[in-house]
Amino acid sequence: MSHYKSNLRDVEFNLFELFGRQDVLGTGAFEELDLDTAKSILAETERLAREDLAPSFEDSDRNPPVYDPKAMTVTMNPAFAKSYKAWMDAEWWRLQVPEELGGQKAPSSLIWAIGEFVLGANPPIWMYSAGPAFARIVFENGTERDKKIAEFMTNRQWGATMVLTEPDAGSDVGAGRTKAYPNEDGSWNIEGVKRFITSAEHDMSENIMHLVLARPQGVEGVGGPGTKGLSLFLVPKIHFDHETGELTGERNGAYVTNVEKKMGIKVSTTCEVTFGDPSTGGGEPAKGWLLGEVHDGINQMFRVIENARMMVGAKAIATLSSGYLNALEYAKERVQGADLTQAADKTAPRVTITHHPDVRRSLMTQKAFAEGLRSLVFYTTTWQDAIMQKAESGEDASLEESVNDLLLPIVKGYGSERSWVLLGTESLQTFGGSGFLQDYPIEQYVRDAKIDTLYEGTTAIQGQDLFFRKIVKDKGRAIGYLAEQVGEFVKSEAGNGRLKVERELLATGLDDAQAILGAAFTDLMASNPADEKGDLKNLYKVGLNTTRLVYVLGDLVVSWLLLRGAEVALAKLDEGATGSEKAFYEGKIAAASFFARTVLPRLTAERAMAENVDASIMELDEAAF
Ligand code: ST9
Ligand code: FAD
Repeated sequence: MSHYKSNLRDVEFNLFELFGRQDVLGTGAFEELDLDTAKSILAETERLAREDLAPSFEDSDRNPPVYDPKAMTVTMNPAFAKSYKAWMDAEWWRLQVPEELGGQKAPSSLIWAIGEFVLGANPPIWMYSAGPAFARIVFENGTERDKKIAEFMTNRQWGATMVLTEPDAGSDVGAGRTKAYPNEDGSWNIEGVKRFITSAEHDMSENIMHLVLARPQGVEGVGGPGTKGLSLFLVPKIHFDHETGELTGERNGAYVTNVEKKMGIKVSTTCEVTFGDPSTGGGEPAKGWLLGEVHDGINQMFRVIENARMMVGAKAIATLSSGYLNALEYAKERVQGADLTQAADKTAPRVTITHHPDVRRSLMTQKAFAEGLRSLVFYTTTWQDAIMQKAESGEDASLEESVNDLLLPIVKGYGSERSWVLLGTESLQTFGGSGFLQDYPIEQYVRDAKIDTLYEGTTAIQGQDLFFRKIVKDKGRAIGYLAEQVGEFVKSEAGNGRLKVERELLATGLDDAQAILGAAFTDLMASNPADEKGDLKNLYKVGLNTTRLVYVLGDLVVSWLLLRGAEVALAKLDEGATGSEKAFYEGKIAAASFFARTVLPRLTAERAMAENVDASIMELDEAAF
């Protein structure tokens, strides 16, 4: 039986009842893809995920890829390779690929719905299969030469990697020391050691294209310090004929010199890659080509990073959803203890644990977060759909871009943190001691989902991105828009009075969130050294609040989206929904109400802490820690 428990019903609720994606399908950029086709794609990918992708999930954890240090190659787990092949053969990955490369335009909302199924069933499949999606970046940013490379990457289904991190350059990508030296034929030789590179070696595709950030040397005006001095190079594992794409068989000097042993997500290879170092590599230079023949590496790489941050948030959230549904199934069967109201009677009948208030609290917490976070992902995709539609019609999409940018660190940072914590404290806990065993999937979920708070920028980095770039640099445009939307909902008659208490709680939450933002802005202003009274050290106060802001805005937006869902559900009940549909809608309302009542009040305490933030820990001697 598959470990993966999907929630197609709630995915469809989000797409078609809450966010009206039927209005986008079959129109503009998505003219070729109508509602019926989208629904059949959803049904088929959900089936594929459960039946073909999920079955290798456990086995590939217990029998991870084997690295041969002599040959510097990796042998993959055969069951996983079979699942990977099933996914590639189904060709749904083409929906992320431009038409010129044999793809089809599809709304982002549909792509991330499919993404939820694959990422819930077996996340590394999505990562290993990203070669054609990487090709899109190469195609969109490339010269004619690069566009051809993008074609080979897609048609021949090459793997691909994003290569930023080095031993001394993790969060601080700009500290990277890998260098690029120009050759007379227009290519470059890359030299340096990168680490923690996902999918850099495996045996499931004939070639792997590395997208490498390196600092050009000896060229005037480029290669300066920091991220802006980095350029992006296409560095293949094996050389190929640039006219036909046929492999020449000649190995490029990009060698995987180690594969890490990890806490989780073991089937995803995490590699040290040595570029062109004869002492550890194979001796050949690592030859690469400058993407687009422009030195704009960090900007180009961020096109990949934005997609990957969305992926990481969606992965964590999909895992929480499956974790919750596994916990729910267990709780419905596990008999333990008597009903609390009969606890004094030692002969009282034993009940399933779903009868215990604390288990219900835990299950409803899991449900509310899993479904609320799903809505956060789909809400974000509605902005991505709008960006694509406006690009098609040539309209200005700057507001849509800003709101999407604002939401990304929340999807990634808040989504991964809440999901990982809840998987451990609630989903696993529901199983009691059994949750600790490998007989159930949750212990693997906890191990596999921890990475989501770390890679693609840790939560601290998401917090800084959120405040300094997505709010301050954006001059508050997107956050102002979002606050206005939440404010309108608060004032509305949503639920015809039946969501009155929840809307009041949301109003207080909005006030609290705005006050926290206000405190951060005040501290920021007070740190301006150009101002007479300014003290740069006030910036520390801002830094002590940025991660808090990720959580607070996450809680606020998720609560708002859950309540919007509850409004839809109330209307469906009014229309006379029956049977399982009635239960579904009642569940939506209960989850939204529970979230508003149990999560939003905490924002008032967060506000108190933010407004009184004490930067004295920055003065404390390290020895005192
Ligand atoms: C990693 C991989 O961890 C993990 C999983 C891999 C799985 C791979 C496979 C699946 C992925 C699928 C992808 C398919 C792709 C296809 C997609 C198809 C559509 N937004 O603030 P500044 C830029 S990988 C946009 O001064 P610092 C911008 O150009 C490792 N752009 O930064 C900016 O210039 P300007 C991940 C942004 O102080 C420039 O950077 N590692 C954004 O120099 C400089 O900005 C990390 O994530 C943004 N949000 O550097 C590192 N931010 O301002 C985390 C910056 O003029 N560290 N730019 O526009 C950071 O993010 C740091 O904040 C830093 C700081 C490095 C940016
Ligand atoms: P550090 O940057 O050293 O951070 C250590 C701690 O300090 C963290 O808690 C961090 O939040 C905090 N910190 C650091 N700087 C600041 C700051 N300025 N302000 C506040 N707090 C800060 N990289 C790639 O390039 N490609 C990949 O495919 C890839 N895949 C990965 C797969 C795995 C399994 C792992 C573990 C990592 C992968 N990475 C990859 C690297 C990953 O993106 C980095 O690990 C991550 O960005 C953090 O860098 P670091 O590990 O060096 O931690």
